[in-house]
Amino acid sequence: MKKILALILSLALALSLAACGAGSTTASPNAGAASVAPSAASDLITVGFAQVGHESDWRTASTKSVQTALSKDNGFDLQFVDCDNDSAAQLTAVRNFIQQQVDYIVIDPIVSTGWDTVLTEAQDAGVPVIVLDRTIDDSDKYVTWIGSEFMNEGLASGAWLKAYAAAKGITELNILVIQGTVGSSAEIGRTNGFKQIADAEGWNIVDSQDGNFTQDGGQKIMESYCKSYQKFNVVVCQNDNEAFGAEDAMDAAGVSYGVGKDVIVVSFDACKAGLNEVVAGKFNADFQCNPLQGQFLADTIKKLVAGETVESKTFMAEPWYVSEDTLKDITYTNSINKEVTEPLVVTTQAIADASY
Ligand code: GYE
Repeated sequence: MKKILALILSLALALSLAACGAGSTTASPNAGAASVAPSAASDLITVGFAQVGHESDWRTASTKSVQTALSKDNGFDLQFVDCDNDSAAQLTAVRNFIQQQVDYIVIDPIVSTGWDTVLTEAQDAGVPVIVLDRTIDDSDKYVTWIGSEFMNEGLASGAWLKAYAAAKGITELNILVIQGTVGSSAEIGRTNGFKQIADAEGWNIVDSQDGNFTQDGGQKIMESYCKSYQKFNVVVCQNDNEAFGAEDAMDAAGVSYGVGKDVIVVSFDACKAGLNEVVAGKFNADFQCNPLQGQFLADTIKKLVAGETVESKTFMAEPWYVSEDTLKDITYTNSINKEVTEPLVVTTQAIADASY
């Protein structure tokens, strides 16, 4: 597609965004949209996608979702780079896309800072950037963002733990946290959201370390926690893969966990394998993060190509899954300071089977 068109469109979009202020919308994960087939191969929209890596089930589903939605049949020529959780490699990938003058660059930023220079380079070269999933927090030189409100995931997990402990008569909480990649917005939001409630409730966060969103990372940290600490009754894992590793470590150390056991397990993502653990009563709760963003991304790019305006932010809709029928819902003050009451979904095998 002609570069000049993309430049005009990105300018038009920037102006319309400036006029409208920061709009946002919530994307329903099931709302797919038909896409228009290109009239000729040269009409393909070239998109460079700098993906985080392949660290988790969430990531695998994200990659598949983008590759499926941005297929040739749907009018895209996708260049995919797996950055293997290496921020320097991700900057290089983005610079290569700029050099190739792709029509659009999509970035899922490994960490949330260090972006302004390269985004300025993209802007100067007239290549519009779309941010997917994790956020960029130190530059606004991108067109739009599609992803999850990680702070609300963290707040919801804290609100659930508060209500669950009260319902079970548990008065003392000694909590171990296995963080996701430190400095990623997914980690920052989940950590801060949970901590806000932990601090207000006076819970004891015994330790909090980086498991890098991997099963191996979760296992190693939990092994060292089991050696170092005798007294803990909650493990918060910031994704399912870390929680699988934590399970292995607790099994090896003879620590019992899950419904009715010594340690409450809280997880995030709610991938299929994670929800299987919720059904089995081994995870007490799993806060969904929805990776099926590909179709929203495709629709957004097509709107931009057509000269339409898009929202500056699109949030994925995400349910909260639990193992037991103890609580119906949770109420908490969310990231925009609004009190919300949200349902808790008691997880069935059919729900787990239908997950990503
Ligand atoms: O929770 C984790 C993945 O950025 C939301 O990254 C994503 C996180 C997800 O590795 O499993």
